Amino acid sequence: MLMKDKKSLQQELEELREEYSKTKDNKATNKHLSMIRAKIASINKQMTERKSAKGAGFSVKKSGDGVVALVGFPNAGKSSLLGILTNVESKVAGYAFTTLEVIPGMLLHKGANIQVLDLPGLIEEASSGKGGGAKIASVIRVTDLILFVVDIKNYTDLFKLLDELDMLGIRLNRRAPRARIERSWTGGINIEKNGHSAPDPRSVMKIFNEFGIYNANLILHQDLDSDQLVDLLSENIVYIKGIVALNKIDTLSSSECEHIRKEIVEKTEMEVVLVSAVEKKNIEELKDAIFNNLELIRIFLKPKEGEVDLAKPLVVKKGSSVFTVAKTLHSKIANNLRYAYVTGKSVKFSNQKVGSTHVVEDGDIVTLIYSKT
Ligand SMILES: Nc1nc2c(ncn2[C@@H]2O[C@H](COP(=O)(O)OP(=O)(O)O)[C@@H](O)[C@H]2O)c(=O)[nH]1
Ligand SMILES: [Mg+2]
Repeated sequence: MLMKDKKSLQQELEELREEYSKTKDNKATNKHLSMIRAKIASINKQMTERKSAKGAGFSVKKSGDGVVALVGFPNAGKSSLLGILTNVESKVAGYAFTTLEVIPGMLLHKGANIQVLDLPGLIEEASSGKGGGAKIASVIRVTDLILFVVDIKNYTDLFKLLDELDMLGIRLNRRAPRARIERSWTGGINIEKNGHSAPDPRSVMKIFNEFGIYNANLILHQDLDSDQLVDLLSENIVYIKGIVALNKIDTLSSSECEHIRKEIVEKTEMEVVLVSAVEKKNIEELKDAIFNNLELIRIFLKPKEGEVDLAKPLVVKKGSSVFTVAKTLHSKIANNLRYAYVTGKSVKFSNQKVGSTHVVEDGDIVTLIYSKT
């Protein structure tokens, strides 16, 4: 792969992106689109590698049970929502000319502490193509959920935003493809399908070559299409969950709002909550949607002798075991854990005795039995 200077990479990227959107509009073949994606991804990778070599980073300290990033165009209502969802008063204006500020707030909901980040300027930077891509990816990497904030009157902004994130290597509500690449010195490009489907060998070879790879084994653990292969080779792809807050519903009739909500759900398959920051409408629904999409659950602890504490749930990730619950309390408790009694959705009957690997569910009442040493 020829190393080009920064300017020409940037130019090439812009030309490719233009070609990509034109081709997309013309509904040309998928193969051609995949090759353009491969070229874009390859250039993005080179540009990111250069940036990280220079040490230009951006980090947000993670705290609480989950991190949510508000992403949207200016004036969509991000700051207003942050102010309502969290306990911090975020300045509504005045950040337009700073490079990149993060305004965090803490959302307390159902016993969970959820960090909410307002990222003014992020989208403008990303759209300008001035290295915003690396920045946006570095912020989004530390978040657990993107909350797209969209002004319902400009709802098609969302599609632009999603296209933009897609180009930056951010994949929403999808999992990383289960496939592996093993580099080799000779033998060309080989595909171990293991019963799964793959693009035709010629396309696979061309895509590998685009990334400067001429000898390698591609090992599949699932069906893989060209776009997924490009993602696999790009390495810097981020997979993250996303939901939409369709804001300013006070400016349209409810039937118009519902119509737009349906269109977005159909086109993006994302969960959409209709809200109004100004009229504080559906804010509880939005909080619930955030909580659910962070895949958090509440566990209620009951001492061996005594009453269950329903006021202070313990918040853990969905899929957590009794051991994780114990560990969340204290590592000593986890280490001395013998078994537990559980009442709730995860068991067949009340006070069922379970082992430490038992997976708990939302609302379970748990009594931990541990030896006190
Ligand atoms: N009508 C209406 N206006 C809103 C709503 N939410 C925010 N706004 C207004 O939209 C403008 C931009 O809001 P802001 O929160 O600063 O958007 P940001 O640029 O995304 O942070 C402000 O004038 C807000 O008062 C809403 O639900 N309804
Ligand atoms: Mg703002």
